[in-house]
Amino acid sequence: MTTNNIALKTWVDEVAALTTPDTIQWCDGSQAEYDKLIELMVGNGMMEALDQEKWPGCYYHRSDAQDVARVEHLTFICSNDKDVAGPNNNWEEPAVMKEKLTGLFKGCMKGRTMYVVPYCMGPVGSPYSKVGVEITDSPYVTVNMKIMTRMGQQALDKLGDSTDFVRGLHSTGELDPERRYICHFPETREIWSFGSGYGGNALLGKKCHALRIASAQARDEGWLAEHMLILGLENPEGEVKYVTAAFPSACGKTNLAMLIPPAHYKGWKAWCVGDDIAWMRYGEDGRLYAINPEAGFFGVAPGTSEKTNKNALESLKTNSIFTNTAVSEDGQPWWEGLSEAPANATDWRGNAWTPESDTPAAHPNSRFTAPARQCPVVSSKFDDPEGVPIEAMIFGGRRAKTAPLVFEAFDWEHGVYVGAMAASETTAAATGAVGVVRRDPMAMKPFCGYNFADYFGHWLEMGKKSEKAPKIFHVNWFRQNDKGEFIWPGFGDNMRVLEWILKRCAGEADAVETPIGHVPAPGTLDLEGIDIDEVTLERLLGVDPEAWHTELEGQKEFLETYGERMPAAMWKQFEQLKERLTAVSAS
Ligand code: OXD
Ligand code: MN
Repeated sequence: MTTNNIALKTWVDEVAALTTPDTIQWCDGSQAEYDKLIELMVGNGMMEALDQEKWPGCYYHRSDAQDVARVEHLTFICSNDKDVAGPNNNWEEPAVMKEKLTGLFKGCMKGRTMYVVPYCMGPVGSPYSKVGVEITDSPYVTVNMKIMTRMGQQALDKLGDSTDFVRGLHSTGELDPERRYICHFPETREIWSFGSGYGGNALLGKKCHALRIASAQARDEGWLAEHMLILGLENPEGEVKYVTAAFPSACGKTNLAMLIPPAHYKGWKAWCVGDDIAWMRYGEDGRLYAINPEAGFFGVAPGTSEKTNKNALESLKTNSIFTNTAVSEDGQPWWEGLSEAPANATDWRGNAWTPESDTPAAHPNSRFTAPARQCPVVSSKFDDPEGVPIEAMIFGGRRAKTAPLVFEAFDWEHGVYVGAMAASETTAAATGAVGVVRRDPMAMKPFCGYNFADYFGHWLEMGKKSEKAPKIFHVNWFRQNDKGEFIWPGFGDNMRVLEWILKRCAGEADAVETPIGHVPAPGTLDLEGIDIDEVTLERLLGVDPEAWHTELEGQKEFLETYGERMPAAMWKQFEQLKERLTAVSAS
């Protein structure tokens, strides 16, 4: 591992002086280095080898029972000005937070090895990729970073002697939830994360860098960093068109990103460019291009099966890390929904488990970390430095009644409004009240590194930059009937909706205008081979004015939270929606 980067070396020295590790290991990202770290962890009990014949190169990690998810209440955006962080973020003055964290980091790596992990977000050869360096005392984080990013020497080579890199400092500390902070300093492009080893809190390239810091950088530089999958759809003529889609966490993004078209769609193929994050900017031809900054999938395991996501299963069969799933007695990872339950297993807490146990074997947020290149449908453009041109951007959430299966925004400005109003309703499956609306603008609520009002303003500006901006759509796979049953089959059949979207982009499908946008005209949505009767279709595509008046109230409340800072165009969209809804109610 070699670098002459003075800024980097100086920073590493400073961090070492603060955290006082026993050893410093600069990571080159090689397989040999990875293997050695795995060996170290298998030796000290941090990792367990799975059955190497059935699961070659796969390992298992059980995390602290109190450290299994992102911690939004402990995640801070420490910009100089509180209003820049906005009501959508926790905020603290940078100097105050740094002082507090300096106290925590002081001497925290004593007796430990400090790993210096250079990484590149995006294809190494792309001018749109960004370099970061994570300093961590966790070998688990280091091996996960190798899967999730282009890590090591290649990142250092790209960086050269530039000072332009995101500085990420991480320590698991004592994994004490009372001493846990995930802090971002957008102005200085720094991340300080203490007290957690969980993916989203600790693999700093992902949510912390590629979304929170990058969103602020994108605002400054005129591009977009979004919580979106990137999917290519190839028609029987071999033409590939790309879409991006944003859904709140655990709404099936990874499934849609690797969708298998239903049998009826002969000759169609779907290609996965990314399952979680998209960085987008305009190309010289005026079209919006997307790259996936990541190199791996950090997917939710429960519910992943041959039926729901065969391609994900294929991706994770080798060289993958499983965190907080269960392990069967013969050394295989297992989770609810995968297959028939093993007769005997060890659950995510490390306790003996049988199908008679009344607790889940795998933690509901248990994960697999798998190299994206192992996905059978990984796009040939996965490493393309220019990225892929985007035809359509799709927003969504889980709505039982309000949102139809699909609608198209009238124009970019309206589309930004639609994305900003994206929300999910709690269902009976979740604990707590049913039907409570949780707003998750553009699925970025936990990830936007600055004030949502300014973020919407930035989106509005992005639409003015090109005549060829993508069209914007909203989908809802989760519409229910009066009995609370889902009425859309979802999964591969979502292809039918995607095809309609592509046809709209090509000017090849008719639509019906409703107060909220354009829905498919009768006969334009291909329903051949599935059992959707007229009544169900009406319910799927219907716009219920009463439900929408209630929705309007929620939208108003949300817009008001942002006071004067909310762009006037957003209020204009609100008023226009209200007028359109009132007009149909009166007629
Ligand atoms: C994720 C998330 O882990 O959105 O991707 O929570
Ligand atoms: Mn995500």
